[in-house]
Amino acid sequence: MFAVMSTSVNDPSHGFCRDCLAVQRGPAMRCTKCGSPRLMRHPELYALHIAHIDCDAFYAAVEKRDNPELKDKPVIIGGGKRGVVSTACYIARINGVRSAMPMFKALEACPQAVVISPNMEKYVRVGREVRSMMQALTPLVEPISIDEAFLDLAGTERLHGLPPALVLARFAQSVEKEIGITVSAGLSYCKFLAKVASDFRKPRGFSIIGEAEAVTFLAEQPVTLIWGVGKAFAATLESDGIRTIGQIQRMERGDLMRRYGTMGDRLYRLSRGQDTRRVEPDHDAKSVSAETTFDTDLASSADLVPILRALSEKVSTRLKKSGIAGRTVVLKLKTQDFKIRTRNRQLGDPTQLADRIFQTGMQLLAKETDGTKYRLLGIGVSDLTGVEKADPPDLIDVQSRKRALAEGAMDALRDKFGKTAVETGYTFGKGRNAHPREDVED
Ligand code: TTP
Ligand code: MG
Ligand code: MG
Repeated sequence: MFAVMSTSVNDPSHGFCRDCLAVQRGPAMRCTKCGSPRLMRHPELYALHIAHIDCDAFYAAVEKRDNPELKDKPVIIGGGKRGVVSTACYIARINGVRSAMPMFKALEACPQAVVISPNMEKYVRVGREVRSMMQALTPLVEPISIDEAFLDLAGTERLHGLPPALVLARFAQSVEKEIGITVSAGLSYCKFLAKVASDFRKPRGFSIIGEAEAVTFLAEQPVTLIWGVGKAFAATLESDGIRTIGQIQRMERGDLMRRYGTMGDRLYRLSRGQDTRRVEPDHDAKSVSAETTFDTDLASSADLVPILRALSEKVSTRLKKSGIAGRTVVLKLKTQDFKIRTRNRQLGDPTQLADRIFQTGMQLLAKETDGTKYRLLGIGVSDLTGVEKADPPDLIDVQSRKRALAEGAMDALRDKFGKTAVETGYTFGKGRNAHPREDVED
């Protein structure tokens, strides 16, 4: 099939067809072989190798795949306790529905939408399938979230017999065929612009931003395109009269740094398309933890234990969602006078289970409940591993096996009926401190 690529593939004047992958030599608007209008042409088409891939309307796409009746209907994934939209398919988006919108607003905008509550387990599984297809392209895959990753395809041409641009186009096709959802890809010389490119023509997009055009391209864009410029910082910039990246390009580095500190340096570099960050496959979290600052300082284990339990469950949920486990349990306490105490213990096997994290945390906490008043409690795991070796059936410790089984059953119930359906004795009804804030750190 790829014989057509032959020797001319690296000629930058030649494009290719995203549908049949045939080389396009002339300026025709449609593929000379299959007639498709989805042609790729770019002067740097065969020179770029940093890619960003993101699935289109991910949760919604998975649900549409699994229920063909939904194909042409507006679909919203969300609801549940917080009552917000997780995502919406592109049909619902035409009507104005967006992620994080309150559900009632979304339904005002699109009353005919089909609303489906999220099935995280399924999305995690599909996300992993997509990821392992990426890992077949290059070992340099840096996952960013459940549905997206950076890939560095440098040096993979020999392996694939194709340059990165074609590898990406073929990848997008394979995901459609093998998994049944669509992705968008961006190709550039750096991570910043690869991500910008993948977002450019969603869904089923494939965009390229070359080195030669980067500065001109960026000049027209709003500052919010820059990594780290959220709503609050954009408002600060706006109050200084800065709206476009072009305005930043005309400012001096020293001036930007004086005004905005280290962020000023980032603005300076990214506005000029300078981004030397590498694609790092093990850039994954080094630990997974959750912590909370109390409304009033606490000292007794009666107060601290329920919080530890709730936080352990939070950590466990995140581990399970990401398909990872941790071998060392880390307890963190901050005293009334802001001194931090961390205590850790290594387990025999890595764990994902709330109960094992909690029990170990309890042992560590027992030594610290000596009357000291604490303002913060955190629990987490480090030494992260895959799940393969986590929580093996423990024939000796029957108790711990029973607890693991019970926890599996509770997870299943929570998935089915929502988080509040199951509460353990420790988290039940212990007042406001029993429900930690969303102070979660990696
Ligand atoms: P995104 O990749 O940001 O969004 P998306 O895949 O739904 O749509 P697209 O990339 O085509 O713009 O997020 C991936 C999934 O993460 C999304 O399907 C649902 C979930 N998510 C939330 O639960 N809440 C949110 O606010 C966002 C942005 C995403
Ligand atoms: Mg996405
Ligand atoms: Mg995404």
